[in-house]
Amino acid sequence: MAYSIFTYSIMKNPFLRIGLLAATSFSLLTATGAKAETITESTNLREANVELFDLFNGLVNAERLALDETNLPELSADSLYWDQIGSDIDVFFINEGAGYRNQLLYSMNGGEQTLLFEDIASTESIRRETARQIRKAENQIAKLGAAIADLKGEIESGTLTEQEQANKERQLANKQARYLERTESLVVEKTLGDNGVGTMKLGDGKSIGGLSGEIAFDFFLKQDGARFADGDIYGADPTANADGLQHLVARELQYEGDNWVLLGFEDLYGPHTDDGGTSDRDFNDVVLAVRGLQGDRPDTVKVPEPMSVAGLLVFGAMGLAQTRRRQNAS
Ligand SMILES: [Ca+2]
Ligand SMILES: [Ca+2]
Repeated sequence: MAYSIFTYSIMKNPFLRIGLLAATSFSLLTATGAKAETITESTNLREANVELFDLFNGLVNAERLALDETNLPELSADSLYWDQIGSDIDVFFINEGAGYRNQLLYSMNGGEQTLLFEDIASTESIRRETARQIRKAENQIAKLGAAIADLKGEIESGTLTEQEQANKERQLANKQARYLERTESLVVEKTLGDNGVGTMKLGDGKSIGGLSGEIAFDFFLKQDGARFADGDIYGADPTANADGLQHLVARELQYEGDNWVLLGFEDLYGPHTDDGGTSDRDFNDVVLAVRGLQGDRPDTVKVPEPMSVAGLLVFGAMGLAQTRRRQNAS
């Protein structure tokens, strides 16, 4: 599997400033004194600062997230907390590589999970749904309908042998079951945004405001939650995930005085195919950038996991060593 460490070249060091727009407060609220958090639409990050958006989006590959420890040091995804610099945190959708229609939820200080993005799908993403797929499903259903009508005609014609009659009835039941299944599936699909193809634009964001005090943030992906209410929920705590594996990677970036965390979710259950599972473990199924969070560097070696995560940990160890050398030198 291809694994490009550098997918963009402008970023030669961790805190390089790359030409900025004026700092913008995206929050529509003044949070001072507010007791409960509020969720508001943010200005689209790609519209507000295309260079920063491109920096994040440049890390999203079709195969996997191309994460580089030197430029984007790893954070423990279960250690994120509000930096208390702004009045809110801003969560931006960067890209998605998912066939599922995933949802994003968050919780504060271990409290209840709140839905933030209800259907993470975009016609601009690396794995986009298109109107062509809807039309293809409609055509398949139309063909099945025609075949069912033909079979019924033959069965009712009275010209078949007993054996032929039994065969045709079996075929009819088969096609009717497929017709029902595909029709139901298409009905669900069409309830999704923009007649099934998804409405999110890359860079769309939401602000969680009204924050005060020390707040730990956890993020969760609900697998295919826009289609099905009972999807698995995956977060940063492997022991809380159905397969016991890590499903979220976090990286930090400081940019123009803001603390950013890049989050990459894996939405497939189980180990990598190389390890006998069925997942690609590419962590690019939902990719987000969050402003206003900090976190802790991993301080312990985790239980060895499938190839992809093992690879990230190797880069993590190298990057930490480099960071320490820089700190010692300065
Ligand atoms: Ca998709
Ligand atoms: Ca995946």
